[in-house]
Amino acid sequence: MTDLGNSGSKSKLCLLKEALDHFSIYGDREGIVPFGKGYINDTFVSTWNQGGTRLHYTHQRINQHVFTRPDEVMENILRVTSHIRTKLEGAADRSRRVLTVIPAADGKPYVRDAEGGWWRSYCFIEHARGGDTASSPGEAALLGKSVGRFQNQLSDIGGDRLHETIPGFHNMETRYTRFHEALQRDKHGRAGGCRGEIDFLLKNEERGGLLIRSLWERSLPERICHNDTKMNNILLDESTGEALCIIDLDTVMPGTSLFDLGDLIRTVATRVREDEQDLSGAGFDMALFRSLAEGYFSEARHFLIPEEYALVCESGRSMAQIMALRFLTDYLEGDHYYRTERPGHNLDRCRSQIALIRSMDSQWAAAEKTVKELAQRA
Ligand code: ADP
Ligand code: GN1
Ligand code: MG
Repeated sequence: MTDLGNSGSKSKLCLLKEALDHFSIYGDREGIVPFGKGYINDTFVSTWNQGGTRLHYTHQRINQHVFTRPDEVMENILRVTSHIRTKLEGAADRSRRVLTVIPAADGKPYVRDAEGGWWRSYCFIEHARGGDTASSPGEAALLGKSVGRFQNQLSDIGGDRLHETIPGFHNMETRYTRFHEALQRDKHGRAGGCRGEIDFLLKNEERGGLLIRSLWERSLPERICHNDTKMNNILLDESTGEALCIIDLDTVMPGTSLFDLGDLIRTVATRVREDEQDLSGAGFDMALFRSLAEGYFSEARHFLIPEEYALVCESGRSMAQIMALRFLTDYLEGDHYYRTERPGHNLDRCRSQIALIRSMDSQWAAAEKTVKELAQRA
């Protein structure tokens, strides 16, 4: 188990230790370490000795600035995970293919701590790894397939509409409104150092709203999707490389299938990490894109309609754009939303997304041709 040392986690660790007394976990606790590279929640992994077998659990303090209704987040997650678990009836290794929420002693899917925080626990998915960039077209295909399967599994969930855990999460128009406000205030005097990025985003404002407008106008159907399918939210089997389990289910809610495909495109069909500072090797990778789309279509063809196929390339561009916009807004506002590890981290993230969009634009016709060809076969 690697200790990735999230800074400032000491008092959270104390709160977690207290919360752990209220979860139904058996055995002797041997240790707890901060874990993972998520930008939003505080994640820890604990090790337990259960009758001589060593096991791990994941614990997360839900970020309440981002998720103001953690009860609704957990209600969604329980519905989604139990639905997927039913779909996996009889599948080998089912407990590594879908998250398992550990209930608290009082039956609730969370424990409140002394400071009002919300803790949840999951079975740790053993012998799996996340990644920031795809290592091969084969891996890209498996990642695409896993997201297509996830959307397919949730297509008949039934019951009430899932809660919108972050209202307007992928609403480009409100994201731009906030960007304009941040720019006008320029509270930290940072706008002067990122004129090129600001101009790029202003120039692309109208086009960026295409996906969300199509959803509002209903030319794109509303579907249950994950809404945060960046590559490191998909765990791969350490030995076979199979995309095993889609995690980080906080934002599973209604949207368009293209939010997920677009997020995959921007994080998988790319040559560098999202926060790479040296952008000399950055760019859109056509071979990875082709395999990713092929893998995704192999599962999603059961429900995709022509209007969705038609916007595949636009989805990658649009999701890269909304991330560039959000990273730059956070930079201008003083880095309070995303976890950052160095000064200028959010600006670096914004720059890599813009480099990716420029590279996509330079290969646009070939990417569209690829989608047409794959769509005909799907
Ligand atoms: P965030 O919302 O902050 O991104 P995530 O839910 O993505 O939080 O979790 C952060 C990281 O913790 C993941 O990228 C993954 O490496 C690890 N992780 C989370 N849940 C599990 C789990 N059940 N099993 C194994 N690793 C996990
Ligand atoms: C955040 O939670 P995490 O780190 O997996 C963010 C996503 C962004 C992503 C960019 C709730 O994802 O929307 O795409 O960072 N999640 C939330 O890396 O804002
Ligand atoms: Mg995550």
